Amino acid sequence: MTEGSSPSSQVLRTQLATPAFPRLEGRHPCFSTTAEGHARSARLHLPVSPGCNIDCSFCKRDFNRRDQRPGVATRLLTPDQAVGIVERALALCPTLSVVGIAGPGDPLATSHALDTFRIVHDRWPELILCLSTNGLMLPQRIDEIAAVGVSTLTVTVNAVDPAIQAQITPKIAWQRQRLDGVAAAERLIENQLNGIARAAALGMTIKINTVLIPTVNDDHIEEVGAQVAAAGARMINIIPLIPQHRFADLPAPSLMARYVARADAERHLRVFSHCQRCRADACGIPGVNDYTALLYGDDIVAEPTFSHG
Ligand code: CLF
Ligand code: SF4
Repeated sequence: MTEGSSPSSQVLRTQLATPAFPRLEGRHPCFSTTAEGHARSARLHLPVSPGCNIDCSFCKRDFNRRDQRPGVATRLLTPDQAVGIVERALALCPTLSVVGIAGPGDPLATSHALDTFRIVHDRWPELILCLSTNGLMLPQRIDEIAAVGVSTLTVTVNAVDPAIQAQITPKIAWQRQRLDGVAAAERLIENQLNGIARAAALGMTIKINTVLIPTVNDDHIEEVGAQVAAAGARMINIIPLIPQHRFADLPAPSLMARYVARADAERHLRVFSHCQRCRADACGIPGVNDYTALLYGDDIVAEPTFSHG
């Protein structure tokens, strides 16, 4: 039997041709699972969230015009400035259907993101609001998140074993105290899984971002998939590490390692495979067009460096 006609490749072809979320197919580039659906609508990221409450070993947050990766933006916007950017983006990009907030820090570490969503939702109720978070504050803020109109949620879950998670995020800020090591990891994982379950109960569509980190969590992806799926997540996005910050000496995952990780995760939930590792101020269809420079009047030169999604 040739590879192209094996049972597993037929299953894969059927999955790729079947929208995972019919209501979002063609309306949300990161929740569309067919190639046509992914390329039909654009998203705008509003870089309104300045700070973070955890300390990931692969994260190098920055403000510059050069790096094409999460955690980076050309500028930080106030909620009121962000409204002006939505106006401009809608004029520039007629297929814009999603407004997301994904950084440069964590959108739930400060109030800026939810304040911004509230204003945007009042003015443009037809836009899909999309939030990407590390999940530490998810249980505490989930009712507020639902109230401001967020319907699609991404939670970055890199491990569900505290010993592994402690290597990835060795410290967090929790209730005005610093937690370290396994204690920090246990708190983060518990809040992530609890927050996912509560978001699912409220009817949100939930995607997981997992950074694939060779020698750290590459043998652990199936367990992550199993636990986030049990909590209520519907899709996972495996993001290859860009080695930087405290993980600068690790290798980037090979193509085979990425394939294996995606196959491991796919035993439990759908895998998103169009991720472009966007900046926190991106605008356009990921991987198809980019209006960011036009939107801000900048001349952004992108470099393919990346930390998380
Ligand atoms: Fe942005 Fe993320 Fe919403 Fe998409 S991006 S907040 S879910 S609207 Fe998409 Fe960009 Fe990958 Fe993120 S391609 S980095 S998965
Ligand atoms: Fe915070 Fe995200 Fe950076 Fe981790 S990767 S430290 S959650 S901004």
